Amino acid sequence: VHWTAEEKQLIASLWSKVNVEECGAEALARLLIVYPWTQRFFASFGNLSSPTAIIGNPKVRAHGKKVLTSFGEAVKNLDNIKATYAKLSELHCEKLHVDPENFRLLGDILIIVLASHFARDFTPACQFAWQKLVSVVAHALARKYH
Ligand code: HNI
Repeated sequence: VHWTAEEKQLIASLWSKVNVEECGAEALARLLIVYPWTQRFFASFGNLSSPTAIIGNPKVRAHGKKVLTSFGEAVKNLDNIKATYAKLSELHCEKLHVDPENFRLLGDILIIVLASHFARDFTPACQFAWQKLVSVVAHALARKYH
């Protein structure tokens, strides 16, 4: 993948405003609410019985933060995303058996979270750069599937 200087700048400047704990928790909670079948990967997380329960669930919050923190590695390593996620791709494939379609769903959810938090910054050009990024991350995570 090639990143233009403008794309890099749009990604970095939006990312610098992101509260990873807050946006990470919201993104994972929305994934579990909007696409309820994703809950089956998180059976050990306790009460996921309603949107309120999911949003208030401390394990969802903590894991959302972990996932978005890891997403931040892509932001810092835009030219090396495949290698950055090689290990995590193995983990999600071989150990967790997460269907890679879910990476795409989470990417789209993240776009919605960012757009709602940073409406004014989230111009079409900014969205373009972020859609490209979530797509490259989803590809990298799906790479070790066979
Ligand atoms: Ni994901 C664990 C990163 C998408 C299900 N995931 C992790 C960990 C990281 C991580 C980091 C912790 C690894 C460790 O313990 O060593 N996950 C990411 C990233 C994305 C992603 C960067 C996409 C951007 N994961 C998803 C999706 C699902 C998912 C879409 C399922 C719908 N992940 C899991 C599960 C675990 C997990 C399940 C283990 C959770 C646990 O602790 O039990």
